[in-house]
Amino acid sequence: MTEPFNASTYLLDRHLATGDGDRVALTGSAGTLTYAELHDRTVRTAGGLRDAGLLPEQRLLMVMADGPDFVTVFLAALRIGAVPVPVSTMLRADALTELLLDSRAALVAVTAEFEQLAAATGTETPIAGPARLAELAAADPSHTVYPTDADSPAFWLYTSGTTGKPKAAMHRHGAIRVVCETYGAQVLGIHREDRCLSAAKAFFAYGLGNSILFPLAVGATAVLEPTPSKPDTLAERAQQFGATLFFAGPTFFANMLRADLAADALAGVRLAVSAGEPLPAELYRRWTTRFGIDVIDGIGMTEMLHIFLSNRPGQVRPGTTGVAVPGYDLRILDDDGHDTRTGVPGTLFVRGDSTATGYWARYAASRQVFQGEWLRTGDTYVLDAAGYYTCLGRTNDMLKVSGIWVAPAEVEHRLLAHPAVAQAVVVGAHDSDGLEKPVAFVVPFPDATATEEELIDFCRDGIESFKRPRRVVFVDAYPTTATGKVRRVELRDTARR
Ligand code: 3SK
Repeated sequence: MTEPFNASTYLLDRHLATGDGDRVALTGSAGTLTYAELHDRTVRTAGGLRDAGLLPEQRLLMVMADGPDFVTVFLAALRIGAVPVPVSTMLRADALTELLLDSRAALVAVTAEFEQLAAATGTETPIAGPARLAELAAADPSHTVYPTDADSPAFWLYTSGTTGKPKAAMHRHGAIRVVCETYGAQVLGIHREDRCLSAAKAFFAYGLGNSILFPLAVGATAVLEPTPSKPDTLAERAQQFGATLFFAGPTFFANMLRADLAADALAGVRLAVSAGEPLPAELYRRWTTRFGIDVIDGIGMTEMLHIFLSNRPGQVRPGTTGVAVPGYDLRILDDDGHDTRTGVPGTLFVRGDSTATGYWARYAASRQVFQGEWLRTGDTYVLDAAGYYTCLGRTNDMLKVSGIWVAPAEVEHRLLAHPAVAQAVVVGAHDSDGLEKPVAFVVPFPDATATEEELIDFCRDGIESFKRPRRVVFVDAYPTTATGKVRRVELRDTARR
C-alpha cells in the first residue's frame, strides 16, 4: 500500500505539531499570518471549497496576486485533492479563456485586481472573487484530508517556453517534497530564520518554490508583494520585512543596477538567486560589486518544478550555471543521441523525481519532452573540465554563421563587457545575401554615448570576428514573456523586417 502524503499537510501541519504555530508564515504589504492562522484559514477554505462542490482532481484556476489568499487557496485545494492551477496575472482575456477551456476548470479564484478580467472571458465557470473567498475562509473548518499519496495529481502550471501554445505541466504531491529537500535544503540551505522575497511571482514555478514551498517546508517566512515587481518597491520591502533570501532573474538584476538604489539597499539579504535565463558573468560582477551580496545562478524548468542545476553559495563560477543539484542527473547529448565529450556542446537532458508526469492533453509535445526517465530541456549546454555547465542558449536559438555554430550568449557576454551596455540580446537575421548573421539588441546605460560602429568594433576585437553583430539596435527594454523571459522570437522578427 502506498504511504499517504499530502503536500498541504507537509507544508503546514508539521509546524503546528512541533509547537511552531506562533511563528510567522507569511508577511508583506498584504498582511501577516502565523502558521496557526494560515492553517486555520486553509482548513476552513478547504471545507468551503468542498461544500461548494469542488471535487478531487477537478481544476481550480487561480488568477491571483501574491498574498495570503493565494497561499490559502493553493493549499486548501491540495488538501481536498483538487488541482490548483495558478496562471499568469498578465494574461489578456482571450488568453485566459484559452486556459479555462484547456484546463476544463470547475472554478476560478481571483483577487480583486483580476475580477474584471475573469468576467471579460464570458466564462460560465463559477468565479470566486474576494467576497466569496472571504466567505470560504470563514467556513466551518474541515480537518479531513483527501487520501492522496506522493503520486496523486497535485497542481498544474502552464508553460509555453518562449514560443508556442501553452501546455499544462502536471505535478504530483511528491514533487513538492522533492524540490524542498533537494534545492531548498541542500543548495539554498534554507532554515527557519530565513525570510524569502521573490521578484518572480508565485504563479510561475520559480516564484512558487521561492515564495511558498521552500519557506513553508522549513517553518521560515515568505514576504509576499501583490503589486508588480519593481526594483525600488522590492528593495523597500526587503528592508521593511527583513528579507534574507532574494530571488529574481537577470533582467530584474539589470534593472536594479539601473535604478537609483543605495549600495546597502539589500542589507540583511544573505544570498541572492538568479534563474529564468543565464546570468552573464559581467552582470554577476556588476551586481555583486554594487550590492555586496553573492548571487547563485541556476536553471530550472516548469516541467521540473524548480532548479536542478545551480552554482553553490561561495563557489560561484560566474557565467556558468554550476553543477547538478543533489538528486538530479544531467546528460548532454548530440543530435544522434550520444553523450558529448567535455567541451563539446549538445542538448541538456535532466532526470530527477520532481519531473512533471506530462503535459495535460498534449500527446506529441509530451513525447518530445518527457523521454522515459529523462527530460529534454531544449537548452544547449557545454560541460567544462572542472565539471561546470555553461548555457549556450536555447537549442533553437543557436546561429550558424559562415557554416559555424555561434552561441548568442558568447556575443552577448562580449557586448556586456562594454561600459555603455546595460543589457544585450543577440539573435540571428538574414543579411542582404540571405545569410544568417548576428544582430544585437542593446539596452544602453542612461547617458551612455556608444555608437553602433563602436560596439561592433568592440566585438571584432574581443571575439572571433565572424561572431560580431552586423547590426546593433538600441532599445529601452525587451519584449518579455509573462514570466519575464526575453521574447527572442519577437526580436528575431524585428531584426528580419
Ligand atoms: O526558468 C527557470 O530557470 C526556472 C527556475 C525555477 C523554476 C522554474 C523555472 C522555469
